[in-house]
Amino acid sequence: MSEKLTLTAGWEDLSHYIKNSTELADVVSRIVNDTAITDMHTHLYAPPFGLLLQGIDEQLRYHYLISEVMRHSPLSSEEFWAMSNRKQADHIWQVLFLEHSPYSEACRGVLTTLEQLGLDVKARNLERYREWYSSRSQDAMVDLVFHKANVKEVVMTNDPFDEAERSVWLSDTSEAIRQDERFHAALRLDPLLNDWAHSHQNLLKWGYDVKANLTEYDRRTFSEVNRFLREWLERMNALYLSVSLPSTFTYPSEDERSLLITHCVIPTCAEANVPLALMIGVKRQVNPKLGPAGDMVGRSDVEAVEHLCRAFPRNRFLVTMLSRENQHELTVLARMFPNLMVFGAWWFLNTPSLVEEITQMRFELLGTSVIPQHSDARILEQLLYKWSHARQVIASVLSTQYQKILDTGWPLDTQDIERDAADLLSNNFWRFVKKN
Ligand code: HDL
Ligand code: ZN
Repeated sequence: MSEKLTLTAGWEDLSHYIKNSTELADVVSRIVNDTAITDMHTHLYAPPFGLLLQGIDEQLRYHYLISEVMRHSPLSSEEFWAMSNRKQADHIWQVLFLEHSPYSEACRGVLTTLEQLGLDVKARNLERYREWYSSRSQDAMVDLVFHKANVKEVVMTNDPFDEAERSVWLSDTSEAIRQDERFHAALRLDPLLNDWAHSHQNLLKWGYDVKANLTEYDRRTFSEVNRFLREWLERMNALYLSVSLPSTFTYPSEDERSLLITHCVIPTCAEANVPLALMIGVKRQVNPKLGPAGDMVGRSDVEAVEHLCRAFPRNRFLVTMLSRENQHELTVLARMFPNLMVFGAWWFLNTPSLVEEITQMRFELLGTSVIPQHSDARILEQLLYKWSHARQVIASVLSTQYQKILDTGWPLDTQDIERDAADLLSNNFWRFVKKN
């Protein structure tokens, strides 16, 4: 065991080695909290888009809470969706917060956000919270939330097939978007790769000479899709290409998605030297009545990732999988391929118990070469709770790992911890994105 030295007060004095476990957790927690975050996957938008969701009603209407309220609510899904957004928020507040204790992760998130913004959580007064928000502009809230959450930048999810977003990128507003260094773009490919039947019609409408029925010999179609991808990569100055994939995803296969990945996405990523982010394991619209809350998880085929990493060693893959059962295989696979960077405890895995389990396993098998979390925030203020909750778990698991090496007599310095925290919360992402 390491010698039990009483350390001097104040962590600043720890400019030498940390030898006492009782101080360790505090120092690690403070450093993790003080480390500015690069949030590498969110659904937030830079304010000029006019698409950024914000405020207490949007927090209450987060689709995670909609699936939870429908488990208690006397209303049918049709009756719920027929209500105004404000009435939906009232109903969720009444049922999930006043009629039942809000200790689910998504409910607790709303409370953490209120507390971090300095509102009176004890009051349980939705109207008072609404008043507080109404007196603040969106730009002021962006500054406040990024500062309080200690998030230096976020990566958006940018879909060129989404008309509301596409029109903004094609307007003069896009310049203002590119100038806000807190918001980076990621080019999202779900319509292209998961719905070729419809998206090829859009491509034709936009002037790309593509065919409906794809075969591996359709050179013209592939070159046109590549032109589309290059143009949008440049327009967005996107950091990576991304796609969410069903739990049934296999690669290689004979389907259109596989052909587009092989002949378009992979070569475009290699040429542009950007990673491809694969988010695998979604069963979309298992219950369509729940709308965005109706998507589910399915166990997936890790071999698809293995084939991609081996077949394309010049490409880099950011991968997260939605099923808890896939996590160990994916983590071990990352030991096989340096061009694979595992990231995040995604969606249904973003609960403290599962984040702890997955992060501990990853730290034990991958050391510091992992991106432990992204927020997936859809509403601005969620950055506050998602990162507060994530930092608590990451700091706790880090302390556990540090203590184990301290116990061997390994000296640990605060600069070591600062370096590791910066890697885990920002630098691992940037090094992987910018690798030349
Ligand atoms: O496909 C995705 O990027 C997912 O994150 C979905 O948007 C999902 O609805 C979500 O918000 N998960 O947190
Ligand atoms: Zn997402």
